[in-house]
Amino acid sequence: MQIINKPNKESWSQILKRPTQTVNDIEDIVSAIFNDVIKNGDTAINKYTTRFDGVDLQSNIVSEEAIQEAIKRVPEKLQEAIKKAKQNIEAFHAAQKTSRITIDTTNGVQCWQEKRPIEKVGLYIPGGTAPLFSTVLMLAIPAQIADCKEIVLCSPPNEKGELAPEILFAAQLCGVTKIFKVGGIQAIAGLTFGTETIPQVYKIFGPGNQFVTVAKQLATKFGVAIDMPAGPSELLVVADDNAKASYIASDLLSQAEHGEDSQVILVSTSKSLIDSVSKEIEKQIKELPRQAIAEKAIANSKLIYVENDQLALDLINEYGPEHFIICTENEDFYIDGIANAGSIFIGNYTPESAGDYASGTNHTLPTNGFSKAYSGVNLDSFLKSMTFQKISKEGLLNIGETIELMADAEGLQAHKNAVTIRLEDLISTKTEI
Ligand code: HSO
Ligand code: ZN
Repeated sequence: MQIINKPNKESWSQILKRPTQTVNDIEDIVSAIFNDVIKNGDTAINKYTTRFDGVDLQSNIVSEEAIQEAIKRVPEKLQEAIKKAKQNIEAFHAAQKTSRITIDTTNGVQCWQEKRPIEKVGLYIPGGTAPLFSTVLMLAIPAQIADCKEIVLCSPPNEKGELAPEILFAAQLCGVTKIFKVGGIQAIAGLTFGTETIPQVYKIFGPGNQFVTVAKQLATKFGVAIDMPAGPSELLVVADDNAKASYIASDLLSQAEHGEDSQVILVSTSKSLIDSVSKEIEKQIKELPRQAIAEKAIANSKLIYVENDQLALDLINEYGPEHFIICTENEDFYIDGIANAGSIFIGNYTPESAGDYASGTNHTLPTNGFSKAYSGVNLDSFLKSMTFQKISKEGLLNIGETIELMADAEGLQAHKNAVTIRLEDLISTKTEI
């Protein structure tokens, strides 16, 4: 792992570069599959499932019997753990509900705003070596609390043509309404356009590989919203002598094991901590079943020594990590000063894994510096704000002239008329107000 000593500000952007992603050449493949799905629906979807997932499925839909069968295969203890995590995630997301706000901006002009659910949402759950069923909880729980009517889940089938039983268990536990064995670009195309079996949705959520990410971006060109542009996992830890090196190393490795392109960074004002974390990583990595993946990620990662807390904070805000762990004596300095980070973990006993699974916060978070402008998934991601207004006769008398003057100045006579025609009536008939 690379140790960087007192980097000067000019070198920060170079040091903090994420592993590069090549997107351009993928776009053509994505467009071709989208066009095929528009024309040929499920026939096209099945063709790509055979090509990319190596299975020829009779049907994309996961039946109720298959779900019940799968549930029996999830060990009871794990079922209990998933239910406990669900309770915490539910508590945190239900608390995010807001109520309608109403205000009379002027006498007789009542405006209000309230949130209503996005009616149809699609949740994408990647397959791969370890299907991350925890993401089902993170997406389906807020969707259910928001009261989304149609919650459609897509995930690629394994070589036996099945989904992991844990995915099915979590999906039925959290109110998913339909489950499809479809992955990759073809899943995003199915959710974007709808097919004979897959419903078209208004917003697509969830992580995925580069193909899925580009497909989600293309979906937006067809009017489908997405949660955020996703990228490889990241963790930045700031720590000083208050921290325990073995804990910090375990946190860094917890993100490094996600993928070869994950990035983990330690920023510290303590040289001795940096040395001991480096040694701990070497020791702990050897014991990991996913050592090969973690090693590649660690090769991209950095231990950065800075002279003081202010420099550390500036550097962290420039990077904008997905996850940010604070293990320092003066934690409030970082808590108050952090401007850009997806989710923040404080103190020696708050491993990032807690937020990944069970503490209650969401783990679908902005990566790649997007924390500068994007929020992680939360209840509002499944809602939209709608505004309402009701103007009384008195209200229109109060703001009518303002509207007329502004419309006139913009050269929009019809806008002005919509007010004038009413005002004239009100004034000429001396209507009671
Ligand atoms: N840390 C991941 C989420 C996850 N971790 C799922 C374990 N399972 C998001 O960056
Ligand atoms: Zn994780």
